[in-house]
Amino acid sequence: KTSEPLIIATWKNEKATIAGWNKLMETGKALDGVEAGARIPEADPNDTSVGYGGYPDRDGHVTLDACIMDHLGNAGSVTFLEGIMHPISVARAVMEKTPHVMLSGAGALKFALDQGFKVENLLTETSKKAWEEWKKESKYEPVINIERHDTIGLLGIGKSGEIAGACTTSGLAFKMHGRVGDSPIIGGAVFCDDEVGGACATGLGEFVMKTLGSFLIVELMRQGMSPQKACEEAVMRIVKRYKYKEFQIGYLALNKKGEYGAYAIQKGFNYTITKNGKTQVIESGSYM
Ligand code: SD4
Repeated sequence: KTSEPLIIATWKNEKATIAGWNKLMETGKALDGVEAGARIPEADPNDTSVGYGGYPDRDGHVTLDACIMDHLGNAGSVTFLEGIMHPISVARAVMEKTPHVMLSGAGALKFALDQGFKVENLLTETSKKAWEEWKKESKYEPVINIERHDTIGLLGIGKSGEIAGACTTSGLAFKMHGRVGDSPIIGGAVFCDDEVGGACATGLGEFVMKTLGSFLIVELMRQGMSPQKACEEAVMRIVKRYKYKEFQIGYLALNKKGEYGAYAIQKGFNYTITKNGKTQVIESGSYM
């Protein structure tokens, strides 16, 4: 039996899962739900790691990464995109209106403009001030402040039981100009396979990319692991090989039955689920 519809997202993101749920109830589609959910933090000036209000790179540019994947295995993404409030919707347009999967930088911007998206200034006064503060010392190591990390990854189950996923971010605060993280990488920050389930990631993207975490989790679930066990194994792969004490990674996964699980390296990761109209924030377990 396939699961009831639901929307699940990384971090404490109730507004996003509720918006996603409402959209899902309206159209029935998981893809619409995860896109609608992702658009909430994108437009929120107080969310400093997604879209509008996102902290800029070390040169003062807000650069955005996003991806989306549907139950048929279609995928779209944008990387290093500037000046567009809703990169998730541009990623969806890449998926639906081009023969490609990923558009980057100036090319992604040109495509967005052709599609009718408008250029906006995404650097708020607050994030500009934070950048100016950071510039005084200009420490380039990407130290993760896990409490401030709320890049959103979402997974959804639609009314026909189909699974879709999405992720959107402004990436690491004060990253090198041109740095692209895991968030637009299909199989990195998001992967879904409608026979099995879906997974998404948050945290220091470099380590999600080096281990292709979301793809790994879906493949582990295919071999019979629960979403919880698969997230734990994906974290272990990182812990075994890298200096994990210095950064955070959180994984979230979902299978066709609607079972879900999450796991992180450090304490402090949580996730939000909306199902049957009810919303709950759940603390994730962690390795440390
Ligand atoms: C990145 N994974 O760009 C993103 C950052 C993130 O919460 O998840 N922040 O590496």
